[in-house]
Amino acid sequence: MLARARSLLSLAEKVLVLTGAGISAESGVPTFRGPDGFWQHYRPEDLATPEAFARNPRLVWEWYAWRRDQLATCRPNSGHLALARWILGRHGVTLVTQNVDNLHEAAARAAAPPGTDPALAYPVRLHGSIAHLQCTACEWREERLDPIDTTSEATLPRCPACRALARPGVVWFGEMLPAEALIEAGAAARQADVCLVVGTAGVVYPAAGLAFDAKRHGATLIVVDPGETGFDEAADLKLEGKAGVVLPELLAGGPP
Ligand code: BV8
Ligand code: ZN
Repeated sequence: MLARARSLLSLAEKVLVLTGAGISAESGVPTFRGPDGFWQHYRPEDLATPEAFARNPRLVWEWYAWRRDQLATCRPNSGHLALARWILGRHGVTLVTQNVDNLHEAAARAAAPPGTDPALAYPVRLHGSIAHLQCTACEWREERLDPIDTTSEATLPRCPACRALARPGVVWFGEMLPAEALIEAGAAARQADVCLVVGTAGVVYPAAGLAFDAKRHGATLIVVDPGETGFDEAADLKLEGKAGVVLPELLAGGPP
């Protein structure tokens, strides 16, 4: 299986890589639907929706502030790094992620040899970035790494341009994905010879739909995941295992 997957990937002109929370699990970032997943303690509709934020901005900011603090101590794992090295070492790969943890970007910066632009291995971010804040009223959006003061509504972050309440720069349930991200990801799905899906349950749309689009347009579908996913039926190859173990073997031919 591994040898077959390796040769399919090396022969592929165009590759779409779609990742989800599972690729960051070994970095210590809880997944959404796993046993210790975020959603075990909270319901998505309680926290990751515009209605929830309008109803109780402090509660939603408390959850994101906790996730931002937690991410400050997380590092890219061997799966992120093997993927970044592989992308930087060839052409024709589009990395698309549902994750908002910026660990693919950190891996690209760590893996890029001097003189190589790490941005070549940056992902298309379908669901935004937890490091970014955006305004609830105007177009302002910026990366802001300083801690969020959730003591009271009065201390929550505000837009520097119009003073309206600022919110996490992520896509919530019921919200449209960034148009340019969807266009780029959709084009990559239609042109892919191989679609490599890593660490996503395939529950959230339209992200999960990209893998099925790729398959419909003739791509071979390879899934890397230790568990069951919504892609398993359609997968041509399923590599059961953790991203941090499988990706170094699959992409670099070496041990993790
Ligand atoms: C939209 C950012 C339309 C925020 C996220 C019914 C009712 C209401 C809505 C819907 C509905 N049916 C469909 C919808 C649409 C909805 C949706 O798909 N809901 C699902 C729950 C059914 N989608 C939306 O709302 C999207 N917008 O559709 O807009 C629209 C149309 C017109 C006009 C207006 C709007 C927006 C979706 C984006 C939501 N935001 N994140 C935040 O992070 O706080 S989604 C969130 O889930 C994360 O981004 C996460 O990445 C994503 C998907 O989860 P996964 O990545 O798959 O993670 P999960 O835990 O589920 O799985 C982990 C996997 O890893 C598992 O398979 C596990 O086995 C594996 N794993 C574990 N360890 C490892 C591993 N793999 C490898 N190695 C390991 N070590
Ligand atoms: Zn504003």
